[in-house]
Amino acid sequence: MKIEDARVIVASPGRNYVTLKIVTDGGIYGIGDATLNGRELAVASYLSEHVVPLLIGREAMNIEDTWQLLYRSAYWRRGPVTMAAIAAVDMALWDIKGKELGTPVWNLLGGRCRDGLLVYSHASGRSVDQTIEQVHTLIAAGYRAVRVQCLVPGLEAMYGVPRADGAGDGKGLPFVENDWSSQAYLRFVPTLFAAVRDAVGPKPALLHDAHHRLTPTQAGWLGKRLEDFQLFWLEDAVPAEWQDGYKILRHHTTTPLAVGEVFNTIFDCDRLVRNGWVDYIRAAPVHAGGITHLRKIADYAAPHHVKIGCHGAGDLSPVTMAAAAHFGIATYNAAIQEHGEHSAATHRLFPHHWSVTDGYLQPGDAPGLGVDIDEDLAGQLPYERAYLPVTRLEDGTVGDW
Ligand code: EZ4
Ligand code: CO
Repeated sequence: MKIEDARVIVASPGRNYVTLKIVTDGGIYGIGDATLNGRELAVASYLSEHVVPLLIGREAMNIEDTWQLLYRSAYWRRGPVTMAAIAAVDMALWDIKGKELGTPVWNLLGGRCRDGLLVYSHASGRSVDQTIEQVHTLIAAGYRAVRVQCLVPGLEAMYGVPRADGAGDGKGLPFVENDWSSQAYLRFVPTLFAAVRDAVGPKPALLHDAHHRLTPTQAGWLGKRLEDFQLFWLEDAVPAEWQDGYKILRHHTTTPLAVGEVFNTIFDCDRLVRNGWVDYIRAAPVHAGGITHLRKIADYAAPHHVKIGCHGAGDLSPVTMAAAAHFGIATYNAAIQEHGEHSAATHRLFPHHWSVTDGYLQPGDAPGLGVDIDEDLAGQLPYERAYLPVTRLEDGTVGDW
């Protein structure tokens, strides 16, 4: 079965998604997600200019060979653009293989090893009361795990929390600049978790994302103070370019640590995993080279007691959610999956068989990945330039987003 055509579809049902559709000579097609939030057209161009010409005429069933070819032949390995492009090809080829064999991708990955993949959703209030209300609403809707974010008193806007006008992240044109104070944040977060734990009791899993804004010692201070509230994890406490930051943090707290939504390859995870500095890797199928490479990261992490909890915010498309669902139901050390909101238009654009029931993600039983794209609808939803916001510290210095 040869690849006959491959096309890149960019559409914005409220936010931009880049999708690759690979069509074979027998008519079977597969789709893959290539969305890199805020830098979408770089991947679209990498795919259409440099990858698609290599795909035409190739054997569609040889996924590993195509993965290695795209990774090694570029010479310029790794990086978010390259790896998102490879990821899209990889997902589309798994989709094709499943359809050709008439079986869901999870079956090709070894079959189910759990009943459902635990998901977490987001409670994001502008006040503690509003945040607690949202946690209660999510628990009532069946969620067993909730990421808790709340606007820090004194700040106007903050990652993961709706702006005063109701808009979410990634809507700034050209981009919004928000004030940030790590001091105010650190003072506030332990009081937030004391209030939330008090309100919901010991059972629900609570998570928190520090979004790469702390130094190792600041993060250690916070992790220590959160220990009594037994978080499921503290995410992205410090940026991971310098992995020894996690060595310092690890020795200051027993709060479980998660990192890696910006990771692209196994090399980003290597020292963190090998030294046991983190508990969870957050790499997602779309940003870490697809199902094929994520499986290798998971297998590397498993004997080190490190589990996988994939990034799944709303800027990761329903195609990635499908890939994550098939991966997670069949991978022993997949622990949890983030489940961000998708707009109604996004669900219409990407009809899918995956579902969230009773707090668990189910991949469904459709052959392949069980997700599609409505190309006519995509044609009516043109790309809209958008950037993630940035932060400014009290003295005007650019901060981390
Ligand atoms: O800021 O997906 O855990 N989720 C997150 C996200 C990220 C965006 C970046 O594109 O941190 O909200
Ligand atoms: Co995050």
